[in-house]
Amino acid sequence: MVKLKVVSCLLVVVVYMVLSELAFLDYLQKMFQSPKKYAVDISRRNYMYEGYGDVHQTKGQNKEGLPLCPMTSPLLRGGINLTFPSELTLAKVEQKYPHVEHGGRYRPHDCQARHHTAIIIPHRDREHHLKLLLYHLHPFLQRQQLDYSIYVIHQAGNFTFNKARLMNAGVREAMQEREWECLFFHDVDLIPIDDRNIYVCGSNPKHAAVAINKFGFKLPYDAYFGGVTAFTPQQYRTINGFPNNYWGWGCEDDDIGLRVYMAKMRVQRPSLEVGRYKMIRHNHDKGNSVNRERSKYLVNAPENWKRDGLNKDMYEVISRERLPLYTNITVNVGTPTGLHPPP
Ligand code: BGN
Repeated sequence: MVKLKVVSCLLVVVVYMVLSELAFLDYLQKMFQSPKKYAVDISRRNYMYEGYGDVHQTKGQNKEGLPLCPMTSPLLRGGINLTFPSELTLAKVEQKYPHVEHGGRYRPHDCQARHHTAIIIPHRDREHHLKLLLYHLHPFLQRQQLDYSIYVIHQAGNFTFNKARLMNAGVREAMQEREWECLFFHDVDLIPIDDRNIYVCGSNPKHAAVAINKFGFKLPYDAYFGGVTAFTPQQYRTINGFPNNYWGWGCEDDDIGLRVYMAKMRVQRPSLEVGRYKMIRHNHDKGNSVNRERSKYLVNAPENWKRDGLNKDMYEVISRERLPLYTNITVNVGTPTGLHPPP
C-alpha cells in the first residue's frame, strides 16, 4: 500500500514536471475565467415552489403564440436538499414524471423555452446511478424552464470503456434529431444540487461541476475540466470534439480542456456556491480501469487534436430506443484495433 502511494506520488510529480516543461499548466491556468462568470442571481426572489412535485406541467406540443419564458425562471429554488428515496426503481421515477415526453424530452407548456439543451450521459452498467440522476435531473431542468432531451449513450460489449467516443457519438446522434443549441456532457454519478447552475451554453465552453463533494466542494486542481461540461455545437466542432484514443479512466477531460485552450477559447464557470454536485459513491468499474498510458496521450494532445476527434467516425449504432425518461442509444465503439477487430 505504502509502496503504491509512493509510486503514485512519483508518477504525479513526473507528470507534473513534464506538463510544466511544456508550460501546459501555466497556459491552462490562464484560460480559466473568474468563477463568478455565469451564476444567476436569484437572491431577491421569493421561493414559491417546494418539492419536486410542483413543476407539473402537461405533456405535448408548445401552442403557437406562447410568450417567451422569463429571462430568469421563477421556479428556481437555489440549493436543493438532496434526498434519495429508498427502494427507488426506474418504473417509480417514470410514474413520478408523466409529463416528460418519450425519449426524455420536455418543454414548458405555458411559455416558449429560451434555451434548447441536449444532455449527453455516457453509460455502462450504472443503472443505479442513472435512476438517481434521472430522478433529480428532470425536475432540476424543468425548474430552469428549458426545452431539453436526455440522451444516454450506452457502450455495448465488455471491452474497456471509452467515454470520449461515447461523447462524440452522443453529439452526432443528438444533432441528427434536432439542432440543439447547447450540449451538456454529464457524468452519470454527479447530481447537481443548486438549480441556479443553469444548463445553457455561453460564448465560451463551460465547466459546470466546479464544486463536487468528493473534492471538498472546490476544484481538485485549477485546470480541472471534468464531470459536467457544456459546448455549443460550434464550440464542440471547433475543438474537434473528444479524442478517440483514451481507453479506461482518466485524462480525456484534461485533453478537451487543452483543446479549448489550443482553440483559443476560454472556460466559463459558475461560482463554487452554485456549481455544486454530489458524487454518488462507487468503485472503479471493472471495464473502466485507470488508463496507465493516459499522460502519454495528454502530452501528444497538441499534435493530435486536429487530427483525431469528432472528425473521425468511430462508432456504430446498435439500437436507439425512446424510453419514457431518456433516449437510449447503444453503440459499438470497437477497440483500439477497429470497430470489428478479428476475434
Ligand atoms: C485527474 C484526472 C482526470 C480526472 C480528475 C478527477 C489525470 C491526468 C494525469 C496526467 N487526470 O487526475 O481525468 O477527471 O483527476 O478525478 O489523471
